[in-house]
Amino acid sequence: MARYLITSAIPYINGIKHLGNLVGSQLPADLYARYQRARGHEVMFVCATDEHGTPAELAAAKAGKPVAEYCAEMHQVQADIARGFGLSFDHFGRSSSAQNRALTQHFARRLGENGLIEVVSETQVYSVADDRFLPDRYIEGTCPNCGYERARGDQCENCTKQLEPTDLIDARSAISGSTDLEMRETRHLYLRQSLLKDKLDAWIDSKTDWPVLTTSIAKKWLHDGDGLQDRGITRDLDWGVPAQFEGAPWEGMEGKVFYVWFDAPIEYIAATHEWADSHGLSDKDWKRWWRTDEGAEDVRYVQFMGKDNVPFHTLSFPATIMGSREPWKLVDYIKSFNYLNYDGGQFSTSQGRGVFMDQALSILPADYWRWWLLSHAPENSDSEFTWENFQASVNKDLADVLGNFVSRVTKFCRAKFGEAVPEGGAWGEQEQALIRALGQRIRTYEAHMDAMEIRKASGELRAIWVAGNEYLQSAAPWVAFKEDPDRAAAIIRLSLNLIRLYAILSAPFIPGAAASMLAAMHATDDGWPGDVEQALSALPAGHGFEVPEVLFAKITDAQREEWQEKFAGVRD
Ligand code: B3M
Ligand code: ZN
Repeated sequence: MARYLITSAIPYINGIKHLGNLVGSQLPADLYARYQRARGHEVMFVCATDEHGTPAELAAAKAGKPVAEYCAEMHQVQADIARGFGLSFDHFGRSSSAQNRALTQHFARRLGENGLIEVVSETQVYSVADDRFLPDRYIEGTCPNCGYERARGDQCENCTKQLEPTDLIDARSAISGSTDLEMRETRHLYLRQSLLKDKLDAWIDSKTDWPVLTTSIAKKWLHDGDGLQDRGITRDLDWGVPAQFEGAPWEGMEGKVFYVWFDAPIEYIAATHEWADSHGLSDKDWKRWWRTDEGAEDVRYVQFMGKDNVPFHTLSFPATIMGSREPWKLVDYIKSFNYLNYDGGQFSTSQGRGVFMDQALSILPADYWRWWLLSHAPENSDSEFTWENFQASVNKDLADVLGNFVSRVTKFCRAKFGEAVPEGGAWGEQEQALIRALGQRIRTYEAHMDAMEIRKASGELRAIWVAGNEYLQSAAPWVAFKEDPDRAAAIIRLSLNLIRLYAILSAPFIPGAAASMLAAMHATDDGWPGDVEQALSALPAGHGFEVPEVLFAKITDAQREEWQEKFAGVRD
């Protein structure tokens, strides 16, 4: 049994996420966590809400609520929706937790003691109209790198470049829109990550098995232009982890907090600490996932995220870990994603464009979405959601192939043999051929899942479903039944067992339907299949079952048109 630590990028607290956010981190992370658990491994899967910084403050102001209250409410909203999508976090934490505050200050202190933080006196953008400094998202303007006109003060979401507010062209206040901005002197902490450049470079070079998308982004920011820059890690904000604290190796940071991207990845560790605390466990229990001197040496740590988050996970967060000179676990593999587009444009939270997680669940169960999103995951390039494509895949893969198989087999058995696995007959060449084919396909499926090749894995799973349908079609128990009922019984016995096997293999993708299939088969053993022949004998003759409700209803043209219309505009 191996141990897997799995983290999904932690979604900003500012509102409900859209399907593009979901497929870029939380959903594939869940797929992998469910799969590794099913393989019998020990898994720690954590996520959280990212509650600090300007995204939280701006959203709270818009909602007219104190930021702490806004965050508490939105955390609950996001947790409920995550549950609705079947996201199987071991813990869904909050970056505003006491655990994260303590760990963030701990890392900052260590970095300071190791000479990796310096106090820099600098000029910052100050809005006269708003009577405050404008960090990060409080300022908008044109990206100096790509020309995108709605770049934010900390990062351009179009080209992923990390920015300073002063880099923006034609800058304006995001609060008031005012362009009456001036430069004022203020003091901030800087993380001297340039001192760690060679170490980071060598570390990235050692990750030869990482997706090119991940390493190319890391290399780009390590080497392009002036190379890796030192970064300001404090902000003139009220909400966040205070930068002045007891034992801090600096002075004068009163009234400032750490930059949201400094404390957000530390929340991965803190969420595991929160998990231990909420289960009445000890420090040892979370540290065995994170401290290589306390048992984490044999943990495989995998992160999931969209491409815009890659620079922070390949450079800034590792710089924090390395710079602490303490034995914290560094990530072993980063699975990153391109963007999912929506019907000819981009999904956009700020513009309310696309389908958001709560809306998706209000029209169809989670499995429909999980299947489409995962089987179209934007792995090698951006991909696009269209209602036509969604309708076609759901109807074909889920309703016609998987759902139809389950329905035909169970209904035929009930009509001809009753609601128990029939006895009689023996498996012949056709069954042996199917077993051989499935044996190969299942091993291929496992290989793709282990490698986090999500589209390939979904394709293999679909092929496994298709193989059962083709077998059923050519074995034709409804024909055999007339001449040789024993032969029909043997075919149906295998097919009922196939339903159980499909449930187990499909559960990481479509956990809801898989649970219904297992329940209908009265299956208590849901162990991952080793030997296929054995797995197809798990439900013996006489074992009772029931015909499940329709697993997947087809999406009609009328529904598709209605939803197309409904989600064409922008959400208010
Ligand atoms: N909250 C950005 C995002 O939601 C940011 C990720 C933090 S991961 C530590 O895309
Ligand atoms: Zn840009």
